[in-house]
Parts: sequence; C-alpha cells; structure tokens
Amino acid sequence: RPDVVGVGEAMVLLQPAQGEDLTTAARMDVHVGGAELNVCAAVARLGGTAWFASRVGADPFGERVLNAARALGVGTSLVGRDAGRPTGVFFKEVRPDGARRVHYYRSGSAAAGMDEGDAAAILAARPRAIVVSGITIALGEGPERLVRALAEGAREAGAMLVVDPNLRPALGRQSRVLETVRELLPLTDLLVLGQDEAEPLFGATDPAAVFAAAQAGGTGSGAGTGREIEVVVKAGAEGVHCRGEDGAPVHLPSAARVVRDPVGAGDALLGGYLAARLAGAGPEHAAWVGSQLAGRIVEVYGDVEGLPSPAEAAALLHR
Ligand code: KDG
Repeated sequence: RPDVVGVGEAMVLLQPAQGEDLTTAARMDVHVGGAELNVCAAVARLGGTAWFASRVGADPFGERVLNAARALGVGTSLVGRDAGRPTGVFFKEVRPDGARRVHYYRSGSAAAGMDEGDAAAILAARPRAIVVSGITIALGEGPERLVRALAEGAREAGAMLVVDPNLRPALGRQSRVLETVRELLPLTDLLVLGQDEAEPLFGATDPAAVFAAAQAGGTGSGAGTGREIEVVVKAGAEGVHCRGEDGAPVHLPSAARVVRDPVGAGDALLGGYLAARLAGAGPEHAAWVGSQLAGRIVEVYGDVEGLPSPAEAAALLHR
C-alpha cells in the first residue's frame, strides 16, 4: 500500500542555458518535469512510498519519463502506455532578468487521454493519500472526470484527498479548474495553494480569510460533512502559512538563500508537508519540512534537482 499516489502528467522538459532564447538556442538540456511527479519525488526522498499515476506514449520520451520516475524512487506501476498518443513535451526559457517562460506541447498527449476509467486501479492501490491538481483538470474533460472520480472514491478507499489548484492559465479551461476545485472542497482533506491562487479561488489572500473560505466551501455546499479542511498557503518568497493548533495561521519564512529557479518549489513544499504529516508530524513541523525542501529546490535549476539527500531529508523530518 503506497503512502501517496500523485496523479497527473509528466513531460520531457527542454531548456536552453539561462539567458538563451528559444528562437536561437543551438542546444538544450533535457529534464523530466511534472507537478504531481515532483510531489512524489519529495515524498520518496523523505522515505515515503510514492507512486505516480499517469499515461505516457509508447515512445522514447515515455520511456524517459518512466526512467526518471524510477530514478527518483517513485513507483510507476500505475503509469499506462498509450501507443496512439505521444508523451507531452514542454520548453522553459529563463530570461536574462530571471523571468521564466513556459511553452507547452501537450494537447492530445497520452496523459490528456486519461479519464475516469483510470480511477479504479488508483483507488484499488488503497494509498493513504491521493494528490490531484488543477493542471489535470485543465488537460481536458476526460482528465477532469478522472479527478472527480478520485475525489468521490477516495474516502471509501481509505485515502485522504489532497488538492493543489496549480493554476496554469496557459493551459486554458481556468474557469473550469476554479469551479471544480471549489466543488471538490467538501471532499478535500488537504488543500495546498499559492497565495496568488487564493484570490481567484476565494477572493481573499489573507491566510486567515483563506482558511475560513476553504472551510466554508468545504462544509457549506450541501455535502455537510462538517469536517475540517487542512489548508496550507504558499507565499513564495514570503514563505508559508499553515494552521496552528488554535486554528490561527502560523507563518514560516522562506528557507531559500538565493532564488535561481523557483519552478518545482511548490510541489516540494506539498510533498514535504504531506510526507511529514503522514509520518506523524503536526502541521507546523510539516510546513517547516516542506519549506526546507522548497528552499533547496529554488537554489538549483530543474524541478527536483535540489532535493536533499535521503539522509539529510530524514534529519529534517526527525528534527
Ligand atoms: O510545478 C512544476 C510544474 O509546473 C512543471 O513541472 C510543469 O507540470 C508542469 C506544468 O504543467 O506546468
């Protein structure tokens, strides 16, 4: 039984050297990226069992994604291969001023072909937590139905439902993503969101107001489950806000000393937080572990390259 199953799309990432333009770069570095795979990588580094659930093409890039996941210690038995669709690709350029531009080549990808039929195998694995994100909802109607099926089945499968809105306007369907994330609140156990995402979702950015809005959405929309939603607000360079024992927000500063490439930090924070919570830590220590991982990620180029070694990660967890 895995601790965590992360469900989503991983792609091959092609990236020219910093400051080089995609219109002229003669060479590019090749990585593998994908928000939910990054979350799994962080969980695995902290000693948890993490499986990635997805589809890739029956092509060399699909092989590459699978190999990258395995090298990160992430299980791939829930990654299907689709001979009729390619593995998604994306390009990232870091401009001379540090700004990033992402270009996706993923419409019609194997992962975009996922649908509710993929839910049964994921639920049958009986993970302790299922991680879904708004990226998957944005991929299309089939992937959105998969997210909904997982949300509906998680409780019965003994899994907590973890949602990261992961708003990516470049993917389109953003109003569907916002609507779906709000609709799923009554089924959500842990919501980890960026402070900038809280505004379109809840019309609030103040952490206490975001906690209240998530809680109201979680209990007030008919389902009436009455349970508490755990909420973590990621504030980038400002650090992270989690819920303290008295329910009031607790702020932890960012652990980053320098910021070279912030992509992947939010995923590491979520993975670190979740792994620590599953290992028995309270929200404050879990947020600290998550922010330590995120701080290391932003100091190194690549989504997961900055993760601490397993020994260092264990030391953080047990501190
Ligand atoms: O969170 C990091 C991801 O944004 C990156 O790996 C690419 O999954 C990705 C996406 O869809 O933007």
